[in-house]
Amino acid sequence: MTILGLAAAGGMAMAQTQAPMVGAPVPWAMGLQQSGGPIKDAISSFNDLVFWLMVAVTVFVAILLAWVMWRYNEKANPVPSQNSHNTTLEIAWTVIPVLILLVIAVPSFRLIYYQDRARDADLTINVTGHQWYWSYQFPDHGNFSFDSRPIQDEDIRTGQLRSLEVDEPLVVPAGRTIRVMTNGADVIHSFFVPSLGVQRYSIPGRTLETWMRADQVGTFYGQCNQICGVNHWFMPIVVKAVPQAEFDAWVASARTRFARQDAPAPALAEADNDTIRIAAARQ
Ligand SMILES: [Cu+2]
Repeated sequence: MTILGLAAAGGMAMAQTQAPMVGAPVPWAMGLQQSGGPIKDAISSFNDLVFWLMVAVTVFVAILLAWVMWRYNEKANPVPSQNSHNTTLEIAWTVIPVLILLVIAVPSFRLIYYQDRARDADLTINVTGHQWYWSYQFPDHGNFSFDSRPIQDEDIRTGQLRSLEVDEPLVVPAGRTIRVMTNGADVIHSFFVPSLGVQRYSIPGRTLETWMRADQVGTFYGQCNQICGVNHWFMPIVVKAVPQAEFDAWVASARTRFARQDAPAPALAEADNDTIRIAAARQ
């Protein structure tokens, strides 16, 4: 299915059913995770293209091999040919693979640039990887930030997913384009949510950009995707996409609950005055 077709199907599904989507791995799955947004749609159709090209090449080579084994074995062909080269064939087996690689390269680069940065983002979220949890900061909403820590398997409740749940999910508005800026606090991590098609390294001292959009309300699970130490396996990510009104209410309550860095101005101002006074006294 094309990207447009997938988008249309996604829109129809959204209109018909308002059941929240769950973006998570399922037992015995063979393909990619179900798509929850436009980037994943694009990744899925690129994956389909490469997959079918690969099938065609594999089938062609297998048939060729079988034919050579049948037609040119010692019994069927007792006097072997003395040919050492064939210019037409050599040009063909050089040019055709180059064309196949071009057919892969063009949409591949298009996809990389599509994922690369947000265009007309509705909001920005800073994501920081720590050993071993994530923290999120909302610079457009008063700059509050909070930690999102994994829930131990023994504390998992019925209906929750083992090794994938966190105490504070990243709440985002559904249908909005979100600019994601990643950063690392200690070592390199990777922010990876397969069903939204998001993956970016989080590197200490360096900020990288990408974006995501959940086309429908739902919960999208991910994990750290860069080996980052002994608890790397247990750094789940939960992105909860909610309607805009619910997001606004969450922001209002989050600004109070996570007020730690929300209003540091007065304390800093006092400290600054003290520093100035001390500096003045020293002179
Ligand atoms: Cu990790």
